[in-house]
Amino acid sequence: MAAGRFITLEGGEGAGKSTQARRLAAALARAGQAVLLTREPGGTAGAERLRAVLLEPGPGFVPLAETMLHFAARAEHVARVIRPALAAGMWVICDRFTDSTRAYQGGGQGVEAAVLEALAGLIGLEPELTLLLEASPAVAAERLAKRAGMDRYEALDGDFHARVAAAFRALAEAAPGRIRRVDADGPEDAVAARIADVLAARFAGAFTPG
Ligand code: T5A
Repeated sequence: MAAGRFITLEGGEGAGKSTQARRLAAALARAGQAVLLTREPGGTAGAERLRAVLLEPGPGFVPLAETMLHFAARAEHVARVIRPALAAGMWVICDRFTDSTRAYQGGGQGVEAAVLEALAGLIGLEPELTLLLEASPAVAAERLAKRAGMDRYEALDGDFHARVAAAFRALAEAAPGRIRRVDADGPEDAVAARIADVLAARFAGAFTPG
């Protein structure tokens, strides 16, 4: 069976990734593709338990421990869900993946790139395409205000989130073939149309926007 496609959505808090991940998965399904929509941290029962531990408000973990917990959840997710789906020829749409660890634990918390890349190497899987959703801070704050409560990362200060955003930009500059920056300001339909353009250009014939 043909190998599937692995696409991730990344970005800071309130960029609208989850909304666009759902819309992209639905558009691909309408176009006749077999699609798996999943997320990190999470995606398996065990990884969802780690997600709850990672996101609960409070002091959290030292950066290295936090990094290893994210990669532990990822190892579980990749082995049990993502690789089997790709082997079955599915399109896997994943809301966050290793670039989030690079940006949050690397850029935000100061974990060395060598450590992150050693752990990423153990996972041994990178997306074929990453959509980096970039919303201006005011727009992101407005979207976050619509939701009840804050997880531990959302509660971190503006400097932390500025370092995360800068790290995402640096990742995109270093891997322009894989990571495509998408303007995430504006209405949902407008952002979905920008994503559709990227997909249509990259995967001609497999994707019909709608
Ligand atoms: N993390 C994660 C790490 O530190 N390291 C890692 O390795 C990984 C994998 C959890 C946290 O974990 C951290 C990063 C995160 O802080 P998460 O659950 O994906 O990850 O956390 P969030 O980024 O907070 O994801 P959310 O799903 O909560 O937010 P999104 O995806 O940015 O936004 P979304 O789509 O849920 O939208 C938020 C609100 O805005 C509205 C939506 O309807 C919703 O109400 N909205 C729009 N409104 C107007 N116009 C648009 N275009 C809109 N798009 C969405």
